[in-house]
Amino acid sequence: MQDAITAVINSFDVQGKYLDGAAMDKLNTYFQTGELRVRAATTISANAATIVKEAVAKSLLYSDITRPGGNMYTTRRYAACIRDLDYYLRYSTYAMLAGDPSILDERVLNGLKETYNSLGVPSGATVQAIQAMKEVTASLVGMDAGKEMGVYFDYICSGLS
Ligand SMILES: CCC1=C(C)/C(=C/C2=NC(=C\c3[nH]c(/C=C4\NC(=O)[C@H](C)[C@H]4CC)c(C)c3CCC(=O)O)/C(CCC(=O)O)=C2C)NC1=O
Repeated sequence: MQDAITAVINSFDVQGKYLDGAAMDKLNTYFQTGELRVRAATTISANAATIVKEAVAKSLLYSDITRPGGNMYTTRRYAACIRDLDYYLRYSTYAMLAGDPSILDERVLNGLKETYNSLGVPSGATVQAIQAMKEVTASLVGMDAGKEMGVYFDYICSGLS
């Protein structure tokens, strides 16, 4: 996994160069948003179960997906879906703290689409639920941190599409 700092430094190290002005600006922005990121992660971890629950209520509940024949039908599959959403929330929070999406490629998206396809888990509905989670999270952590979290929720959604 990379973070905003190692990503910049690695790209200059391969060229054997010192960081340039644009790279310094990038790092500066990251350092300046450090407190915002930590505060958002604290709020998210204290409210994770509520965020997931509200996102499900907004997007999936009482749809065909939760009825017989739907992929969330039966408590086992319902629980698997809630667990998946909690994975997406937790790993997006890690990525937001790191300021880099590489952890999502390595730990979440690697082989996920194939797994979903083979189990008949609908990616479209999953994307809807992640988008709902993005809205619920933003309303909880505020616009700036919400936007930053949105980057990583969207990253997972494009990986699933
Ligand atoms: C940390 C990285 C990680 C991820 C991301 C992950 C996902 C993941 N979700 C799975 C299943 C599943 N995922 C869902 C999810 C849903 N069904 C729906 O209709 C909804 C739209 C959606 C929730 C939003 C369901 C229902 C299953 C069980 C499917 C089945 O066994 O029939 C499975 C198959 C194995 C299992 O059931 O545990 C994996 C590997 N596992 C991991 O280790």
